Amino acid sequence: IIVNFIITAWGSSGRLSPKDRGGVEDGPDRIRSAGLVGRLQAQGCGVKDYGNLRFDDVADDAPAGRVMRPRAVGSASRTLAHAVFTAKTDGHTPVMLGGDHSLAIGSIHGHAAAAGGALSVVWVDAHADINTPLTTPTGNVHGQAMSYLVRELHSKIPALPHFSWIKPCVSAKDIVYIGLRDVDPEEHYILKHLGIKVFSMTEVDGLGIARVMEETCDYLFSDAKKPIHLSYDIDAIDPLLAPATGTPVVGGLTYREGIYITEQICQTGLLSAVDLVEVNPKQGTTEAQVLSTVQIAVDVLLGCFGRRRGGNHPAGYRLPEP
Ligand code: EXY
Ligand code: MN
Ligand code: MN
Ligand code: MN
Repeated sequence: IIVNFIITAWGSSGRLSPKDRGGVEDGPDRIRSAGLVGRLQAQGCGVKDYGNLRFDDVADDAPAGRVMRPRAVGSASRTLAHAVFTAKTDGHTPVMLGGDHSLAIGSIHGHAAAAGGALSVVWVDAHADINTPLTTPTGNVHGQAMSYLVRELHSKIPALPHFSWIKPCVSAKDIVYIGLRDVDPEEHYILKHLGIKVFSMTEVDGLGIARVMEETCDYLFSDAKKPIHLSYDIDAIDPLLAPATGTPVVGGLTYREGIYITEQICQTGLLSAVDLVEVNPKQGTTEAQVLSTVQIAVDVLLGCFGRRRGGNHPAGYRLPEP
């Protein structure tokens, strides 16, 4: 099931640098054009493409404090939360193609509502995206998504227009970050203060990705086994490989590390929803850069749904008789 979500949380704002303007809304169609649906089907997955969600334009969406376009993001997130809730209650594993990482607000909210009990969140990203509306240095909601969802931060979140439906639904102990390398001081304080499990690029370098994933699974399963929400920002991958993204940061995951994460999450049997966000074709300077980024995004999703680099075969396969 593909619930495809597109939002430019800050694309049309004249306050941002030209580099920040738009393009991320084209990510999902490029990922489709690279054959995502057919390749998932070829590896045995039943797939339904829900198409792109459409959102009403919001006129007069003035910033609320520092937060940019709160009404558009708040109401679009609500639409997405309903779509994810429906997909989950119908028994599917939704894939949300972004678009901006602000989509995690709606996707995780809808997933948590359908799951009833607690969720685990594995957040693969160069960034922690856990600024509150009061700590955000930019006002961009893609850098704040997690703050609206974490129970322990609830008292630090001011009221915002069109955000009042959002109830925190994830506990700090149920979150694992992988790939961080650009964390604001205020975000670092939050991560430390709440004791959130983080495997930054320092831990990836020190432990190796195999140990990181072993520890991730041990950590998440030390409690009851909960459904996993994987929120995968393509900027976790090194920008030499995946440059077509809005906030690239040097020193990221290799292709092999990025795919290994998905193989291990798939192996748990608990993967329950996936976001793949921040592919921005307009940020590639050549077509080759865009294609490289899009192909990695596709491979990330194939890995989530069973592709193994050592090969696969259908369960009922038999060799032809001579
Ligand atoms: N920490 C910065 C902010 O809050 O604006 C940058 C966030 C970039 C977020 C990208 C999507 O992962
Ligand atoms: Mn973004
Ligand atoms: Mn992100
Ligand atoms: Mn990021």
